[in-house]
Amino acid sequence: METHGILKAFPKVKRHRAAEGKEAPPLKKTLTQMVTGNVFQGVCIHIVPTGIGKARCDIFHQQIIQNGGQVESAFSPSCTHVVVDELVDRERALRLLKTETLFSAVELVKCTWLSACISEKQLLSTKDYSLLPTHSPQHVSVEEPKGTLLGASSVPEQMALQPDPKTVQDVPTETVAETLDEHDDGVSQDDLEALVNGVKPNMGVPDEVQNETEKPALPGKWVCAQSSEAKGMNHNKNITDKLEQLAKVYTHTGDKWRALSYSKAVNALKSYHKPISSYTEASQIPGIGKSMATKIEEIMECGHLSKLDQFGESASVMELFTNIWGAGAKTAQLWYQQGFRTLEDIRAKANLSHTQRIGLKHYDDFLDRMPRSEAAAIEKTVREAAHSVNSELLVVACGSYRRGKPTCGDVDVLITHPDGTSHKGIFNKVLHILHNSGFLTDDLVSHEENGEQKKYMGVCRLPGPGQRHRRLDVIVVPHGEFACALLYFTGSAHFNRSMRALAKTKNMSLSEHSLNCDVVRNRGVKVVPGRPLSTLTESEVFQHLGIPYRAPHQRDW
Ligand code: DCP
Ligand code: MG
Ligand code: MN
Repeated sequence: METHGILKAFPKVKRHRAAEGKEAPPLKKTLTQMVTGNVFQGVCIHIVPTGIGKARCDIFHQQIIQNGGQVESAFSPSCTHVVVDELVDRERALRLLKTETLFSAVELVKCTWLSACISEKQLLSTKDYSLLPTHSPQHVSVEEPKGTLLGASSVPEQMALQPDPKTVQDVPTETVAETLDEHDDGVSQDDLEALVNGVKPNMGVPDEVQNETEKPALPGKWVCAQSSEAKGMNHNKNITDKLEQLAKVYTHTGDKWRALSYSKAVNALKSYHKPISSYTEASQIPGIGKSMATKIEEIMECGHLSKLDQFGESASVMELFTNIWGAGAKTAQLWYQQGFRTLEDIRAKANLSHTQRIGLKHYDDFLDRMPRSEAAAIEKTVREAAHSVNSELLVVACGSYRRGKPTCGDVDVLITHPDGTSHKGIFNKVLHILHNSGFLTDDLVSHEENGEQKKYMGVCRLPGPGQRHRRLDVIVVPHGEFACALLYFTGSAHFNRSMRALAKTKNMSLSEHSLNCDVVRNRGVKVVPGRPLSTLTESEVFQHLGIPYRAPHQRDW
């Protein structure tokens, strides 16, 4: 993986800087004389001087250090608090910080909080001093005109910073439906992450569709109703590459909504029929706002996106850490705040969960996609183990393999039994065989129950020299759920989201278990689960939804 190569070079930079630090004595020596209290122990504060004035800043600085805290002269992910003048509002603070985003654990507070902590000699709650809405996860908007902030404006209300109904209307219908789907069809934050890699259909979304928020879209507008083969050529790769990098940075820093907004712009550009040649042309594409068009113009003109520089080392470190299986943005940020910068740091000093330990052990292998042929050999190994337990078992590799991709990130094996009952009890037996033969080397999640479905997530390795460790998911499902499970595990995630969103517009609900009709929702929340429709095959699911059947390779959105 290309970015991985860049990251590998990173530890060298760190060592270099550390060496420099040794030669030059700390600048603020006079301020760091004596620690007499512990009010700010474990706290790392960046003070935005604007409005506070140098003299007061120095006093604050001194007090923080004397009370066991740390002061960061520049805003970075190691900060736990950012302190601003009382008259500075949130938007201005972010402009002053030259950032669009605060890391999720950073508190943005008025300097009166600092004064109060100092005078009361205790670390007070920031509640009454905070500049962040209490329900906001981490997203703060600043630069982008609202119209381009698709992600932020279309997130479920309780998650969004400032839900703005006006901007929801700017989002193509399906996007709204798909994102709001999070409420009741089990779409999690992980799914949102998956959506980041999603692709919109290769068509300009007409204005009248854009403004629809109530009426269901025509079947023709749904990703799940299109063949992914219709995806055209990307005429703007130079631009989408840069914007994708930024989307990735936002994903790794935990700013899902902004990541989503960039990904949507990327998707809009990917489906554009020709190379973009001007700012005006860019801003006329649905899904591209003024601020995004400015960024596109910058890439067109200098081949570079300066916003990317702003994240500096923190973004690459966050990416390095979140690429550890089992470590999300929160964990990565915590590690960053603890001063860790390399995988070596993590290995030696971080507090790791069982899965993270395995993720770290197989770091390089897990980032490497395997060729199809290897996925086929892994599927075969699982099938043979299953057949030694019961020769009638159906064993199918789903996921990217079934969609016909040339490489696979992992292997997703679905097992069922046509008689509807004999699948019971086979889960442990099959895994036992695979463990005993040495094929399974580590378990990540050794047994997850999902209704009547059982899931295993682990690590395997084919026998023979030079084989790498690969991620393997095994799912055992009752035959009554086979079609919906097969459809779900075949994906893609974006295709699935689209199908669930379409189902919703028809008062139906689609999951990996069933397709239900007569579902009742109140403000998007399911209140009546409805009744399952008969779905013996994947094709019947498409029929019930009124869209043409798509073969697995056509679902690769
Ligand atoms: N899935 C989903 N939503 C998610 C994650 C997964 O609907 N958030 C479904 C669709 C996926 C399938 O599960 O295709 C398997 O998940 P994988 O993460 O293994 O994804 P793929 O197999 O599609 O791609 P990869 O080659 O990266 O494994
Ligand atoms: Mg997969
Ligand atoms: Mn998988």
